[in-house]
Amino acid sequence: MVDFKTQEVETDLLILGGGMAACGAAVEAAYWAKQHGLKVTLVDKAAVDRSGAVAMGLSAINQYVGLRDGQNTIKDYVDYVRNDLMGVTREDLVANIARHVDSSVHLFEKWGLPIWKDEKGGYVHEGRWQLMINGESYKVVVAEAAKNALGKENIFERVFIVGPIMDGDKCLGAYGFSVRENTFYVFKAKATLVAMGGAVHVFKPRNSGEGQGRAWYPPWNAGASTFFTLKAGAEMTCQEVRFIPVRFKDAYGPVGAWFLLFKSRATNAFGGEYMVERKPELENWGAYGKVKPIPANLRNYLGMLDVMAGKGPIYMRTEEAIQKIAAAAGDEKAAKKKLKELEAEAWEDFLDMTISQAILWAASNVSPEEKSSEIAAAEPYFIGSHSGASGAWVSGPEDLAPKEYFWGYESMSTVKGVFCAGDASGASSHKFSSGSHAEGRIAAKAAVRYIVQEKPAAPSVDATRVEALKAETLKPLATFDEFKNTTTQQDVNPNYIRPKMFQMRLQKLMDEYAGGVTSQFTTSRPLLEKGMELLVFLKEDSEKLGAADLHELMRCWENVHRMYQAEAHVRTVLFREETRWPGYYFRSDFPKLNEENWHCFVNCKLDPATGQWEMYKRPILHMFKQPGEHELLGG
Ligand code: SFD
Ligand code: AMP
Repeated sequence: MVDFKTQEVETDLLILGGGMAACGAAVEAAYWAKQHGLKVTLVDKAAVDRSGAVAMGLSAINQYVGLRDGQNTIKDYVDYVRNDLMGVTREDLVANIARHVDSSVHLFEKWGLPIWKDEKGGYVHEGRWQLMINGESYKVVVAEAAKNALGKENIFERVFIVGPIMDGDKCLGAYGFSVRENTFYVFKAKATLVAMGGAVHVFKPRNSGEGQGRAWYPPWNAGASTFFTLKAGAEMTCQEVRFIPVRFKDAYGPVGAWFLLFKSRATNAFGGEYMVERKPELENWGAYGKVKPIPANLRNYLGMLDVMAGKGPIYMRTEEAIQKIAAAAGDEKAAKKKLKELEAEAWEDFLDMTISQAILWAASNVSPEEKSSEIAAAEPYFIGSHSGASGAWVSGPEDLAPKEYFWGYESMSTVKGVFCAGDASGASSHKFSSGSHAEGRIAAKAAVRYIVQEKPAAPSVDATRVEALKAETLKPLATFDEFKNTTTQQDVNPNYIRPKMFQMRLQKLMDEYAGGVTSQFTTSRPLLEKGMELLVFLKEDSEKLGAADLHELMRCWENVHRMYQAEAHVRTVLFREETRWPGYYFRSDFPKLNEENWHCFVNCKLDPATGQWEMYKRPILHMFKQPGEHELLGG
């Protein structure tokens, strides 16, 4: 076995991840840390310029409230999010992000991000909350500001974080390894901000073979945030709320611009429009079936009913939408000009954020102005942003949060000194790229305040502990090395399991028992219990993961992270005995919404010492009065 050197880094605030939330955190933390003489360190498994969900760019900023121009109120946004999540949301967290998000967007523009403008110089909206951007370099722009703020000596790129270093209920920092050289890292910090995104590939993806990495959510976000917070002993929320976006099929191009900007219809193979024909189904979902816009999961569900009835494929009627807008432009010449413009916008929508969808159009001779494209529901993902909700249970702000939701520092988890933002924090959906950046700023400011006010001692980790963590982290390399010659085919070996095989086993299990694509997103108690039984065996076998090189070592730990996300999900879906989010998942044994018993959060906690899980309900408390009464209630 090759030698690994150990590098220890001491800091005050440790930011884990280099995505939207982490970049927001870096900018804000640098400002406050300077005033207090504190050190801030950021660690990303990849290169900050192109890491995370925004790596390929984005074509829209999906959260902009427009407070400056009086376009909307904070309450409007909170109402929108609560409705979209079928009543389950932390209003205090959503409102806190909503009141800060516009300033993040204005910063992006100042840093050089082109936001579309209309003739009067106002932002071009895709929908009520969404702004159109030329966003291919969105992440590079946001990363540059973060890197300038922190200084490159405080940024560790290509270092994979494995987990937290705990001393009882105190978090001393994090450990991990370089994915480029043989170095094991120990980061010691007074406060840690978790922003390592959500998780994809926990469920079997629709795409296979070399196409497997083309999922909607980026394959490099693999559940590190959930693993970290669970292993720190933090309370988690909404672990049952997986997110399933409807996307252009196979390459996962976005649909928002088509539905909202181009006002396109989606129809089944026989021309029927599920949003119209299946409208009566909405009556079955209580008050949530009556709100506008119709919640994302219910929109999904109506389409899924068509697919289950054998009416697929479902098509986005791009040709119809484009021709209609062009025709409305005026005479033949004006219509032709408009058509060209729309054609360019349609291609740019993909080229800015999902280049592979543009490649697929080109490869399959699709001209959107002539031909419809298939859309489909994606496999499930775990995220605290977009229309997902899973993540850590964090404190709200003192002036907005009910007392049950406030424990001293905004965005701090139930573990002192561990803060979470973006996809890592739960029950504050619809924060998207801009809201994640804003939440990172909120969390970082609070984390600096925590260090200044609480004055935590500089953590120390003794040498024996460091050696034990190092041995545990590198074990898959040792296991592979010891047994690799006992079979002639290195993929199949009775003494180890390689990460690719392990991942397939996890995905098959989740797909078949926890309601993945092939089981039409449907599950039940017997299926979930069977899934849990198999997860126990999988966990046992995770001790035998084998890695041939550094890259596979990363793959091993990514899959351990995914496995914990899977377990949190299965346990929570099992606990909530109702169907609240059809279109995300359906419990065939409890097929209805049950407001009386389940209008609540389901939270869970893992005891890192015993491995025991605790599941419980938490009440949904409102920050605002009932609709019609507009002022904030506060603490
Ligand atoms: O159209 C480790 N999102 C969109 N938001 C928008 O505002 N507009 C859009 O147009 C968006 N669209 C979209 C979006 C997401 C995706 C995947 C696609 C399209 C294809 C949502 C936002 O992108 C999302 O809300 C934010 O990016 C969330 O921010 P954050 O910081 O929570 O996650 P991140 O940016 O992915 O960053 C995660 C970071 O963690 C690192 N990391 N580092 C160290 N060790 C480990 N073990 C780590 N594991 C992960 C990552 O490298 C990364 O730096 S649309 O579809 O809606
Ligand atoms: P998407 O491209 O699906 O990620 O959508 C981008 C934004 O538009 C998100 O804020 C979605 O919630 C919203 N959106 C997408 N489709 C619809 C729709 N049919 N009705 C209302 N909002 C939508």
